[in-house]
Amino acid sequence: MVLQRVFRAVIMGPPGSGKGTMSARISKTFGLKHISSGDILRANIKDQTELGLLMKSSIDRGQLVPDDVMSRLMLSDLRALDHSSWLIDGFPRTVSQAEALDDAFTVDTVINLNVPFQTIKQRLSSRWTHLSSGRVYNVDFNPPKVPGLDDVTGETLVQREDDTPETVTRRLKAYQNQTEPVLEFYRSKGVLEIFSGTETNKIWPHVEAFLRRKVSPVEQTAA
Ligand code: G5P
Ligand code: MG
Repeated sequence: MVLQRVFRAVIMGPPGSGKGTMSARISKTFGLKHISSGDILRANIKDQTELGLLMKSSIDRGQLVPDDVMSRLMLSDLRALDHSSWLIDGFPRTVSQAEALDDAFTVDTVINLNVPFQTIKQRLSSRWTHLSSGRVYNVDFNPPKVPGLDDVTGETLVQREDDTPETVTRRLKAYQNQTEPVLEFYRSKGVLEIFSGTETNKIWPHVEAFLRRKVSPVEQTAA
């Protein structure tokens, strides 16, 4: 029997590896609260907050925003969750961010999606996003029921400004240079679990089986 307690996880992987798609499945199946750093930043840009206005140009250029800004933003959101179980997507993205998170919380597991860069480049050119919820679609993989509209709200979907081929290349470089060292940080702590593949539907059963050994699915808890 899996004991029910606070469970804290991080999902990592290059841009477009399916972190958002996989997080939606994990949070639905296991009841973990999904916190996406990119979604939080995009919501700030959409609402034209001071932070959003300051960070927009870096994000649109495919550069990481400064560590101190990001760590402060994420840690204050996580502290507000108190004793909830969560899954963070997109943070930490540098060793400095990983150290800041480690100082504040114990992370139980880190899921890394290892997807080839070639696969990613094709996916991102056909991604459509519902900005306020972070729901993502893909014209080939999971199209919306009505083209161009979000399934839940019926609102218009947009293409992210950082999904142009040149910016995707820059984001992949940032990932290699700044984020890959974070994998080593978590490997040395013994919490890193790597899932490799080119299709989310094929990776998901492995992720689900792995998590079932650590946390109870919500259906079972409710029964
Ligand atoms: P984000 O928002 O964290 P990225 O670049 O890490 O952005 P992204 O692009 O959101 O990651 P993802 O979440 O890994 O990708 O992937 P996804 O959206 O689920 O899937 C991508 C597409 O593929 C979708 O269209 C999906 O439908 C489709 N898809 C999924 N699976 C399959 C499949 O099996 N087959 C097919 N054909 N399609 C599939 O960060 C954005 C920016 O914010 C800043 C940075 O500037 C960053 O560039 N930022 C930070 N800066 C500093 N520190 C941090 N911690 C930061 N966090 C964000
Ligand atoms: Mg995402």
